[in-house]
Amino acid sequence: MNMKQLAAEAAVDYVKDGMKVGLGTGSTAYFAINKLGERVKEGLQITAVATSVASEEQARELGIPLVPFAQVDRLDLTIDGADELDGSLRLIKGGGGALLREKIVAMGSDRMIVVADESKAVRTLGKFPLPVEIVPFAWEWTLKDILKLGCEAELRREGSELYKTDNGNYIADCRFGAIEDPAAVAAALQALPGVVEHGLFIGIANMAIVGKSDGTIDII
Ligand code: ABF
Repeated sequence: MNMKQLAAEAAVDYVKDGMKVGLGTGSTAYFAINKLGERVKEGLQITAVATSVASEEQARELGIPLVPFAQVDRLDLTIDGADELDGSLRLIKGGGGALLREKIVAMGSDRMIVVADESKAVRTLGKFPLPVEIVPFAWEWTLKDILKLGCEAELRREGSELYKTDNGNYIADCRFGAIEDPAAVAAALQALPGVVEHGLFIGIANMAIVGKSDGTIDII
């Protein structure tokens, strides 16, 4: 079984009857949603919210009951992927462009389980460019402010167009190099008015399940 699938399916074992579940985004979360769909067909009773249009469509096709946010206060569990994770469960997310919705849903959950293959587990975050969601208004100023924090950054593109998130914003992919103090970078980004949200998830994940090439999983 592929490493992403291994991790994703192990995480689905934590989903129990009656839970309200947050559905992540990306190719690893995809496997978790698929497995949840199988379990729902076998009789598992859950309700879910999704972190992206793509995951919502996948869930709907599989018959996973989706509920509007107005009908849930908190979720029991969110299962989502990551672009990088370190040994303290700090994450970089947003390579798939859904970081804002992913953070809202993860922070509205009692537990977040990260699912990833072993290539995502790193000692120090930062090899993966940090995605930062910014508003289109005066994006040039926001990008300049971000560059002053000591990174190289560019707006994500999709073909010849600027990439737009599900929320209509842009993503700046920021190369800080090794991020020795993720909390300081997070605070500096959050202080900029044009920044909607950044892809550093600190103190949010409770567990990570990492699928390995030898067919086993590591739990962090
Ligand atoms: C989402 O999808 C992310 O926040 C991350 O950007 C990405 C991980 O993708 P994949 O599982 O496809 O590697 O979870």
